[in-house]
Amino acid sequence: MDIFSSIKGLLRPEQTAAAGSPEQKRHDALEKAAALDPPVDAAGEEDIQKRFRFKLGQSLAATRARLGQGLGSLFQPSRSLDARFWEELEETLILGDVGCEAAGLLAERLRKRAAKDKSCGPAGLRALLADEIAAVFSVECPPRAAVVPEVIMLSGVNGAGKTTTAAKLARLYILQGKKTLIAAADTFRAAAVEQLELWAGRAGADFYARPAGGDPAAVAYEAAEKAVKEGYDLLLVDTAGRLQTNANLMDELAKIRRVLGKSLPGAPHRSILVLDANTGQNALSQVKLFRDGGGVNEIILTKLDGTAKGGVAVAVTLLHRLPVSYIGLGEKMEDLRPFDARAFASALLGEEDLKE
Ligand SMILES: Nc1nc2c(ncn2[C@@H]2O[C@H](COP(=O)(O)OP(=O)(O)O)[C@@H](O)[C@H]2O)c(=O)[nH]1
Ligand SMILES: [Mg+2]
Repeated sequence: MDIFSSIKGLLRPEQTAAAGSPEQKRHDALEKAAALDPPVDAAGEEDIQKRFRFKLGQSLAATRARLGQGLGSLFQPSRSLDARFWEELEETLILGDVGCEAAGLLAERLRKRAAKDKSCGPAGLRALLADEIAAVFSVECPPRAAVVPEVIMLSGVNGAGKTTTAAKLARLYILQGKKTLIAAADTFRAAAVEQLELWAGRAGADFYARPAGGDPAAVAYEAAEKAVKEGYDLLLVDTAGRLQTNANLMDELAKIRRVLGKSLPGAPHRSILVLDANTGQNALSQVKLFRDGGGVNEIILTKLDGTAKGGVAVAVTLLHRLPVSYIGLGEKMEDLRPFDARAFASALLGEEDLKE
């Protein structure tokens, strides 16, 4: 059954409950989502998965081309696994934006595995490398208690994709039946509030803002109050883009967090750093500074389509031990997808693995 049939199935009249009840709210949220009915979700789940893998493969084509050229010649059966081989492997990984430290660690792990398994020639190493890369991504997420409303805060530098990602995330949660509110805590530019309102509308989420120039922390506080009072399941807080080196703006982020915590214990429950994959190795310093400046417990990597720097996902996860929860593969609403470590590793390394 496709997603929309299932949603419509959930909208049977006998399920309609008393106005204001949680069932009614869930029903309203689902009805809104179903009314939007984007053609992409009209396909079966299997088709969606297939299409997504294909899109992931396409999106990582530039990164793969960079990595693949080197790996292709390295993983020839005629190569012997000597010191030069391991050096070249490390260099190739660095060129693929995996980062020096991560490349060194991966090459070392692979060397050890190859030493143990003598039958594994260069050709077999490709699969082992995919394994190791997928293993890097298996970061344990700390268990989260189910809280309502759950508060998700998005931060990141200008243009990383926070606003559009907030709406895309809202869309995914609305499809799960969550009543969702998006708050515009980016109050620096009136245009930013308008952009978010437009995207929230497209996603079918409710929207909370104050007149431009308002205090972002006040917006966050009021939105949290509204979320509690009106029985929202989820509150997404979009913040202004900031340079991680700007201390005032980082302080403001900390203030938003404090204020959210005061209105709702434990909020924000998820602090997501949105990273543009094009920034390559600079993403590492962004993670460090945003982490120091107020805490980050999750990463969303955007714009993996059309960049050759997709390998940075490996560096970020390996060095910071933060989970990548979603990845952005384009500008459309449906282009934000849950991160799948195995599919990502396969797409990074080559098409044969994509057919697995
Ligand atoms: N190609 C591509 N573009 C994206 C992706 N995510 C966001 N964008 C675009 O990046 C631009 C900046 O996004 P925005 O959400 O306004 O960034 P913000 O400044 O961090 O809020 C917009 O044009 C988005 O459509 C993605 O995954 N792929
Ligand atoms: Mg924005």
